[in-house]
Amino acid sequence: MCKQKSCSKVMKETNFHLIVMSLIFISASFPSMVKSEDHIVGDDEEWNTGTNFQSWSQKYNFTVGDVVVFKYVKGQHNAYEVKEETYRSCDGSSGVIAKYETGNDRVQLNQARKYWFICNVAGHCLGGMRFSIDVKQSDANSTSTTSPTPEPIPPPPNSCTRLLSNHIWTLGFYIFVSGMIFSL
Ligand SMILES: [Cu+2]
Repeated sequence: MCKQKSCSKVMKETNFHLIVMSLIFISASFPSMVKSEDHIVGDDEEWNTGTNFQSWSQKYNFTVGDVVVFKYVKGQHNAYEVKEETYRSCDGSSGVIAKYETGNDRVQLNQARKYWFICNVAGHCLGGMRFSIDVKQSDANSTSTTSPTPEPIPPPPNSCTRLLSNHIWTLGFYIFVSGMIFSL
């Protein structure tokens, strides 16, 4: 019953579409894979006195997964993640969430919320070494909660069902990729 020619034609078309869709899918998903960013606090000025860090922090958008990096000479500064009250008072005797003191401190922003940072060396916080950032959920995370409806795929001809079932994973991936394309 199975006409081998038509079967192999179907398979060729399926594989062709799979390759094209895969390439589109890979190129479309690449930017979101590299979306996590490192932010050097103070940019070239780094974590030092004499820089206005609140204006530095307002230049950037921070999303979940990003990293802020505090670079400074060890012992001259430190970086404390603190509560809002402590950020406002610059009194590091309470309200400290985490302390970083290595001189090359990488702090990953794992939650969508406000973060406050100060330097707890005497006078530095009041002198400007403090900032707040509002970390947002990334776009990739927020869109993945709505699952796109894939385009309906016409059922394969009966004679080819068995052959195609050997490649069911291929079709599954094809449906998934189609969904991704049409959701763009
Ligand atoms: Cu300092």
